[in-house]
Amino acid sequence: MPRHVSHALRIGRMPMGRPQNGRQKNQGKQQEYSKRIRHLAYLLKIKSLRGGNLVAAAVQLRLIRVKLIKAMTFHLFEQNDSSPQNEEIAPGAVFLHRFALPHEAAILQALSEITASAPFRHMVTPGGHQMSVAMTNCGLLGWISDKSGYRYSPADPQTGKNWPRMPEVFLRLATTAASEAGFAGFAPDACLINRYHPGTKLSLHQDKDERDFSHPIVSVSLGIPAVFLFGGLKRTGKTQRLPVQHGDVIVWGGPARLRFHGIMPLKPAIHPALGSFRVNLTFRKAG
Ligand code: MD3
Ligand code: FE
Repeated sequence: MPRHVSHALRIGRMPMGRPQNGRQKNQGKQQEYSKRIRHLAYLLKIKSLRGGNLVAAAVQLRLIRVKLIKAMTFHLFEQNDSSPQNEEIAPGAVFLHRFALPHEAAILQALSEITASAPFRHMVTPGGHQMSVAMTNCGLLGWISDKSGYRYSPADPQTGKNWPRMPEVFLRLATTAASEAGFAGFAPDACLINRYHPGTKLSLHQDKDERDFSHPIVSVSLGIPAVFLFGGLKRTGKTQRLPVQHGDVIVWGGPARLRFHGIMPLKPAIHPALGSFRVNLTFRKAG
């Protein structure tokens, strides 16, 4: 193979059929490219490339690429980070990010009044196991569990008194969230209050103790974060994982109403308002 051809193949730039002065032409081009690269390095502030360190330059370029993509998609991050967005996570299930936050103080005040007269307790399952989630209720009906089963009761079995009234702020929160999600006219008569600490979990289950499944369930997450497990209509099969944080509200209705769900074991964390606890409110029309 003639020398000028093998050279052209090796550097892979020179058009075939114009072998004359190939080497010279190439040197000229290489110089031109070097100049352009130095200029780009100058514009992009890639010092290492000006210094000839290609590996460091490649790393720097990657970082620039990441920054560029972030800058170009900033409007997306901005929406996700700060402004609460309503999002249908599955047919019938609507995630209202941080929806409860504006009412945080009133909710926490109401919560402490409820737990003063109906303290959290660990109920026993029909199978005889004590639940790791501590529970209490407010509203006309409260969910209870004991050896004879799960059911709703107007009275707290621990005191014999009716459950505390549902506070106005709870009712307003639940009904506005429901109508935001497309369930106008939701009138909850029960609010189950679950308390978790790190390590606590809630196994996959369906909520079937209510009279009429056409009403949605509204859940409000408070305190340290958790991961919801969201399955299908059968216990087996794929489950979706859904991180939830303080103030998040999710409305579960329509085709989502009878889906299996649970809570992954909580990770240790501290929340400024609730310490090392997570509290979840679920609003239902039970009776
Ligand atoms: C999905 N509580 O009390 S609320 C429960 O965080 C319960 O304390 C959990 O499951 C908690 O029964 C999860 C989220 C939730 C509530 C009801 C649902 C998800 C649901 C009903 C149908 C599908
Ligand atoms: Fe449930």
